[in-house]
Amino acid sequence: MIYLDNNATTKVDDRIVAAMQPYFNIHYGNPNSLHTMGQTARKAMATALNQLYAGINARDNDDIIVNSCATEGNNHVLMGIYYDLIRTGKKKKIITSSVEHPAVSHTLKFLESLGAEVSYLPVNTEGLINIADLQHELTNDTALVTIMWANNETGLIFPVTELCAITHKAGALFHTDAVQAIGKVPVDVQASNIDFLTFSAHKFHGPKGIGGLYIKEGLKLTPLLHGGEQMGGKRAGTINVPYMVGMGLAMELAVAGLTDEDSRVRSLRDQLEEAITAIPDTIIIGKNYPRTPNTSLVSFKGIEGEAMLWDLNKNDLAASTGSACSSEDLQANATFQAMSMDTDLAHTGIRFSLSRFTTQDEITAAIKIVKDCVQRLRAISTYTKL
Ligand code: 7TS
Repeated sequence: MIYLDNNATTKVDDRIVAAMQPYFNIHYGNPNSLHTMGQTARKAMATALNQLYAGINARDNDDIIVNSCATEGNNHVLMGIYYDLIRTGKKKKIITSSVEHPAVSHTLKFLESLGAEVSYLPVNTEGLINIADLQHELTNDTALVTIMWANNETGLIFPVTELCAITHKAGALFHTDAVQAIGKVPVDVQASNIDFLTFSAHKFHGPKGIGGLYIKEGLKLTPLLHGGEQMGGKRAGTINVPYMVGMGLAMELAVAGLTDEDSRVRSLRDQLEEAITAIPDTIIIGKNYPRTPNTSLVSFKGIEGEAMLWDLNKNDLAASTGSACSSEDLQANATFQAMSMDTDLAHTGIRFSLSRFTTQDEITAAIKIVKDCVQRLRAISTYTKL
């Protein structure tokens, strides 16, 4: 199988599997236990935390709360802001983009049902927000702005440093979902001055079921999970040491691999796009804007995304019609809808996402598979050349 669905999840790097292994059945102590086995696990946890701090350039006094996934991190920030600032009447509003992952957008819908006011900034046909719209929406009663670092469907990179500065000027806090940014573009919490940032290990070759929430020094959030005193009382639940070891190393390797991502992976993605562009009536969304080097969202006119996905799959190429999280309901891609594409076009999106394990041979083979697939499906569809 040629795997071009790395924005959905990635292969766990063999070096990471090996590093995690002893913490399942040899050093399996609880890091909160005082005996030697507990302390061995605790040391591994401390090393992993250091790798996470270094990976995003966090300060010693910043917090990184290790949790179960980015969905949890996003819920923690949004619920915490609701509990601490909105429910208490100090502030009213949260501002977001209209192309966030459901881990943000659905949580915000829930908070709206509890009385929070949420503004959704529109995006243009390339998926970009207008900074003037943010400026216009920011008022004294804005608690938080939450805008992703990079979009999971298009790969478009949002100018988070600039958005954060504008947000701070208005006295609000800034959160970014950086799930699709880690390992693809440099992420520096000090340079960007971000207040809260979420990430998830399985998007950068670590295991599934573990993620992190960065909180800038001096800021506090009501916990999402109450219970034991793990994570300094900020996230209860026994710490998953093997996965934490995996996430720490995954972060270190992701940062070390940034140059490869920006050169080799980008050039493979560009080769794929060049070949796709040569097929008539194809559009590459956001092609002329800053994007993550591994992602390509393509519309092949006249071909249903689902049909293409299954044809590609039959030919051993794994891609996606957009976020795998929503592919069970055959609705048009939400990002396409937010980008005001007409409904026909909105059903034609196919996302290819590469990784450090993608090879030249795979891309060469993928180009042929895609070309053949388009020819086959257009021949049996109502497609007429423009
Ligand atoms: N945020 C973004 C931007 C994402 O892309 C995803 C997963 C999540 C949050 C959720 O992460 P998790 O750790 O809670 O699983 N995105 C996708 C995707 O694009 N296709 O499948 C999953």
